[in-house]
Amino acid sequence: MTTPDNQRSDQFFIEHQTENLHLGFRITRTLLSEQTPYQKLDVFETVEFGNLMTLDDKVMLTERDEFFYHEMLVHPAMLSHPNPKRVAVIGGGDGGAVREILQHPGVEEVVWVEIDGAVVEASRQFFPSVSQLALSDPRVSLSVAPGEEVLGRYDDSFDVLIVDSTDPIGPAVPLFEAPFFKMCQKSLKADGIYVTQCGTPLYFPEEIHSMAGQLRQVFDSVRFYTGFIPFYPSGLWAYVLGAQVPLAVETGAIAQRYAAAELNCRYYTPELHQASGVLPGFVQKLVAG
Ligand code: AG3
Repeated sequence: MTTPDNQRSDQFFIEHQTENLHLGFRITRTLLSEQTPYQKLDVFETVEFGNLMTLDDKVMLTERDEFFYHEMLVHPAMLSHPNPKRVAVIGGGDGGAVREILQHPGVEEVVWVEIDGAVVEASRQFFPSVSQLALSDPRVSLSVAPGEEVLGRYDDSFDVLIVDSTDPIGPAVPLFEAPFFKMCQKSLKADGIYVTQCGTPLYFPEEIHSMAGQLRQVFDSVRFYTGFIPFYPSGLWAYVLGAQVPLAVETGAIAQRYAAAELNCRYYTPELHQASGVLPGFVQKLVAG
């Protein structure tokens, strides 16, 4: 895209993805910049990718590419389950994961727990296409609280539990460790499915390796998969499903559920659902049992 002259500002938001690699977005203005009780929250208007939200100077989403992430976080878990009705989301304050869950007509209730109300508010204001549905659908109940506080009250309750957090380094680390995995497992029904994003295998190999071991202590089936995300570090992103039931489902069954739900995704397809579980060699080694 060529930038009109009146938008050719010299201002950039730059994420320091590693000490040695930075990703920069040309921005036209800063729409919001605040220190919440939990983190630094910024929203920028970019020239090319719509509005951009960052937390602690890390890219969370842009309007242009958020579907890559939200569809791949939500639909593999939702379609691996034969009939998810009661779903929980931990994090995902922007509402993108909840929006994708609500596309499934069988869903009756979404229990959504986000620690930082400022993120929800920023999304309401600056990312309506992401937040609107989540904030208006009567099936959703939102609590602004730490995930573990609310989740601890549930036992044998959810068909699907989705954790949409920040990176597996820094403040979210407890969400990637065995005590929290156990709590997730306990909150799920016997055939319930857990899923979380787990960062990039290229820059966070130790975190992903250690998670794999801890998840296997808690869940009988663990299935890692990857997807491409243009603006997250390295572009190669990992997710993981956990359950006490087998997680391999035939493509035919997935395709049938996809058609029955009348989903209309832009990134996710039933074929990609299967293909995403075929891991690059170095990732296979990282997560091997
Ligand atoms: N959750 C995962 C963001 C991780 C991005 N990491 C980074 N840029 N270093 C995003 C929330 C979207 N609902």
